[in-house]
Amino acid sequence: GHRAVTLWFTGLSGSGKSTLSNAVEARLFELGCNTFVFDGDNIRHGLCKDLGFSDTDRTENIRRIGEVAKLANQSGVIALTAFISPFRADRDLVRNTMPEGDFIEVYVKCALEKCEERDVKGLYKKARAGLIPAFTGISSPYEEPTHAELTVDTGETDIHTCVEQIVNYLLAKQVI
Ligand code: GGZ
Repeated sequence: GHRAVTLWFTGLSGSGKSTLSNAVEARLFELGCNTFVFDGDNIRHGLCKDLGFSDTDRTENIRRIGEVAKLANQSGVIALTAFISPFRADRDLVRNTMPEGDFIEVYVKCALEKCEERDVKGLYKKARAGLIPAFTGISSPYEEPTHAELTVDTGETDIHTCVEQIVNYLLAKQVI
């Protein structure tokens, strides 16, 4: 059995949140856990399609994601969320809606220069050119976690090691 918690991945665009959350999910699946990954594809195109990237819209985006993650937990599912979630106060609000220990903040740390160098979708280039207003890290802030349960550095550490770090934390805390 496992405890249905929320693994809340936060970090810059291109830091590896989606890749990592999917890799952790695959590992948890092998261990017999029920899981669901929330990401831009299934949230920003549906539940949150009325929202953009202003501060207030991001705050509302994160609030809604927190609510659905909590519902997933209540149905016995481990929720993995992969959103920039740039504001500490928004992340803490979600943390405070959940039972103690259920919100596990995972800081997906990666230097801005590395994210920008990767620029998988060409968004940083566009943001630098002024074509995307309020782009996180360029023209909109990213507030680093000050009390994350876990920090993984995808710029310095390979993905398998990051996955192991997270799985080992869950084992140590007897979540799985
Ligand atoms: C940041 C943006 C923006 C702006 C579009 N700022 O690399 P991606 O493409 O796939 O990840 C980014 C994603 C961020 O959405 P989130 O829901 O995670 O953001 S938040 O938690 O702040 O609400 C990026 C794309 O959307 N994108 N415009 N201005 N990222």
